[in-house]
Amino acid sequence: MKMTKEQFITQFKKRLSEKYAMGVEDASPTELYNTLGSLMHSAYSSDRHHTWRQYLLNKQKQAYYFSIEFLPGKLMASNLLNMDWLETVEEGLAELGIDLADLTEVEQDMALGNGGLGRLASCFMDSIASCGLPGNGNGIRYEYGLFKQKFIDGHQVELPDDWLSTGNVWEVRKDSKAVDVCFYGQVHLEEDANGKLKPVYKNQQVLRAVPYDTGMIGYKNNIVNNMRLWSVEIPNSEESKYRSLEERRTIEDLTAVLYPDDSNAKGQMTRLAQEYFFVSAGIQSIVRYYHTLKEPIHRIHEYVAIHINDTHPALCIPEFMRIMLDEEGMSWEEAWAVTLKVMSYTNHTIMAEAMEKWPIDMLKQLLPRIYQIIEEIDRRFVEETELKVHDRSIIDRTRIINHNQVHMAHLAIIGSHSINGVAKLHSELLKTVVLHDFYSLYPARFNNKTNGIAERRWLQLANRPLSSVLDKTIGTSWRDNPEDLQQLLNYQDDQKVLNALAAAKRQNKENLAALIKKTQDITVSPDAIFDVQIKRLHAYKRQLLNLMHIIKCYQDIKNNPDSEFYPRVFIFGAKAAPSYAYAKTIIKCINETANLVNNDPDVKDRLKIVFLENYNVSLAEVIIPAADVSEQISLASKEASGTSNMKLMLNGAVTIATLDGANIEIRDAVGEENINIFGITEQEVYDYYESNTYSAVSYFEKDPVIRRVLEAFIDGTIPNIQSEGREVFDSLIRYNDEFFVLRDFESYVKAQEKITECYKDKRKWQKISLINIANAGVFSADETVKRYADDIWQIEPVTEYSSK
Ligand code: 26Y
Repeated sequence: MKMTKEQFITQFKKRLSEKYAMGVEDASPTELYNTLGSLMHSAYSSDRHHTWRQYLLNKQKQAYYFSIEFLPGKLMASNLLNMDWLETVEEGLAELGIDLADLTEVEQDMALGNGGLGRLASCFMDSIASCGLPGNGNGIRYEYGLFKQKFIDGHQVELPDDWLSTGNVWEVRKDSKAVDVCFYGQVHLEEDANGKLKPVYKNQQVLRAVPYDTGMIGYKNNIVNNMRLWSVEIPNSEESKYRSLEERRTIEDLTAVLYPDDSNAKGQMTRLAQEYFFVSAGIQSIVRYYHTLKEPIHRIHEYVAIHINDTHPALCIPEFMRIMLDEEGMSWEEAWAVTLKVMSYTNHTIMAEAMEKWPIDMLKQLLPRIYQIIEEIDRRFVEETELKVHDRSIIDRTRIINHNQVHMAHLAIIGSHSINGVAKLHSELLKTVVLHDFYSLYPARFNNKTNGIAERRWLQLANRPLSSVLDKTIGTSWRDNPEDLQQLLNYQDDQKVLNALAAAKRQNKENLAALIKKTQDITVSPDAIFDVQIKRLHAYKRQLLNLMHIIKCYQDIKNNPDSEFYPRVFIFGAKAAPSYAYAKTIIKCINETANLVNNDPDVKDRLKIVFLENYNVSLAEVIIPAADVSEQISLASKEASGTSNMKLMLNGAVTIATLDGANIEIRDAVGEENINIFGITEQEVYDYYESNTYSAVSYFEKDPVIRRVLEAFIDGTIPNIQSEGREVFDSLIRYNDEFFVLRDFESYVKAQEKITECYKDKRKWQKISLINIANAGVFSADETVKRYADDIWQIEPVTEYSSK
């Protein structure tokens, strides 16, 4: 796909003239963006076709990553990088007087996900292709992505994200690959001529699933995999049934919006229908492809691996069974044997309220045949387990159907050969606590796959200043192999290198400061410590702990205006689920505190609070390179892994963290001295649960600092939070502080004080920052997906690959 700058310029002008009948001088950034996108698309399409042919000819086993969320962000720059076009295009455009950055700005973020889970899926897509692995994504093409967040009077307001309104240059609609997905109706089983039971359906609703394919381009390897997203339509044959606009609208609603709720699984028919829709469409298209290989159906597990990303696609299991039984004519035993071998499942949470359960009635009504199959899986599970265990109560706790509900995690576990957590601690907790019963039944299925990040996006693209220092210091091999960042350790006492790294950080901070000025009209100084907490707003992530520390700093300054205080800018980025009232309360409190502190002349700009609106992938790409301090302060045991912790470390931020999720592995990588650990351990949390001895009010009573900070929430110190301040106060004092914020406050403050002291010693700080960058290579998603490929999916990179 390589080309020269001159070739690019010629082709670009030609394409612009073909598409818009105009020259460069007259074209708008949008027209230029579309022209470049279309040129890129044509260029990688032949590689995409070739990749597909190669997989087909080699009959390579392929993995399919089923995820209800994908969060790619913008694709232009990363596609250019992976195509090895970035420099050529940048230089070519510059010659035409165009800044590539102005074009990439035009693209709307593809935000078909809420947070960590969706972003992980997209990092994996990049890595799977970059490692030359045959793996594809399968999901939903939501017409509206995650809501856009605005603050009005400090409150979060949600606006629709109409991301397709400006077109999407990367996707291709594949009408020929559409399939039907059926809902509702009645079903009964009848014997066919061979004495086999076959389902007979009445009154089903038939919908059309149309795939839109997006190329997932590997890093400089000519591999282009596929992310297939499904969109709903009314099939021609059914047109007459939906006469009114309203009837049509209810159908179209199926793939209209991404559910913005990652805090609790609410029973919602549309959500359940979404889950079945993309699962059924995806599995049908996999089986259809499999038949083109002309291999016997009972060997399908040798060619296909299906991954269930959290429980949302757990219906993969009964749907795959349905097709094997009803359409492929397998016996139950044969079908179950292949299903188990094909399926694998990742758990991303131990928060009980995010564990999906569906009322039986709802499932029965929407998916009658699927419900029958789930019932039979459950029945056989109970029968089989009774023979294995003495204690019958374990069956009650593990069966799929219980208390009128279908437990999706139980279904996913019982029907998969592999179950993994996403960080060492998380996977241990799954075995010992959360899924302990299942672990005792199927110990061999459990394993850990610590999350990873696509270093290409989060360093090469997002942080050009740092990348160029790295190139000059250790050469460019880290770009292909992030573990080579280790070589930076040889320079930890080299003041020239430390200065260069500091200069890069400075440049990124100036860049972020300019953005803050432009978007929020707040002036921040790049000399201050940039302290960053970016993630979904959740009580367990404890943005409140951060806020309490800020209030303490503010009160210290107020009480002693002339004392020394090292300047800090506290930066937040976070969306709250629209129905998550407490999370929204915290947003309001942070915004009002920001208003107070930022405008108080006594503060003299030593303290600034910036809550950036509409946190998303693109904003993360600007914030992360500019961060000095990375806040990873969830209550120990609650954050499955975290991935912003890895991105911030890679960009030289120093972490302040609890021993939770992947923070523990970050500590192991950098050493105790190069991270700031505070707070109680997961063991202490469980001890509190067991002994029931936690008393939040006692911290309020005995710690005058805590008392003073909490009073600020209710005594008018922070204006305009009468009800919100009270709510926060009550959550801590009246309802005994579910996430041990008060318990960890003192040790958090100490850790923050240590950070300030350390930052003042420039050289020491720079060295710690360097050590963090150097050790971030272990979190490369390339390595993570290779472990999935070897241990779980048993897929291999393309062996013979010739470029066309
Ligand atoms: C069932 C429904 C309410 C629901 C919807 C979305 C439940 C959960 C979610 C999303 C969960 C999620 O994003 N989990 C995060 O996954 C990351 C990738 O593994 C982890 O790094 C992070 O710790 C975890 O919170």
